[in-house]
Amino acid sequence: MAGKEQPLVAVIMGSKSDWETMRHASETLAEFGIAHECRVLSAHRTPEALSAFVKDVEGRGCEVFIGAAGGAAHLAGVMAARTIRPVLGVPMPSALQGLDSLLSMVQMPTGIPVGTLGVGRAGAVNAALLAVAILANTHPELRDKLLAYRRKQADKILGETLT
Ligand code: RP5
Repeated sequence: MAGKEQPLVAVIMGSKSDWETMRHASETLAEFGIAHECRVLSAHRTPEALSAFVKDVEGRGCEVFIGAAGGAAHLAGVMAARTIRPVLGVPMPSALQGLDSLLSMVQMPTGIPVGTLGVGRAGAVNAALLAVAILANTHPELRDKLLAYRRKQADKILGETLT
């Protein structure tokens, strides 16, 4: 969402090929009315532009970062090296079913953390929901929206019938 509002969340992915998965993070953030920006920037293909964007968007008020990459997925770690805002990582499906992405993202050496979610769509949605939960600490209206989201989810399951 390229909004006029200052973004509270930045979603960065290593390739346009990640968008089919990461659009679910964007859609979830939009469901909560959270201003966010989605960009394709790579730790190895566009390292300078990646660093510049992280600094720029943080300066414009971004409070949470989501980084998505596949393969040797160092993107979120590089982002985390450039900001002290929380960075959530989403491993992308890959030639090795995302296991390479997951391990390279989750196994950050001590000192620069990346909060790594699951591989693929579930990770993308959950990264957005975790971003909402982090923001809800200082944006009380998001707490109410998150509680309503959980209630709706529970009601849907409780209303399901098997035929
Ligand atoms: C990573 O390499 C990207 O995040 C993507 O998941 C993977 C493959 O990228 P493409 O070759 O499809 O551009 O950097």
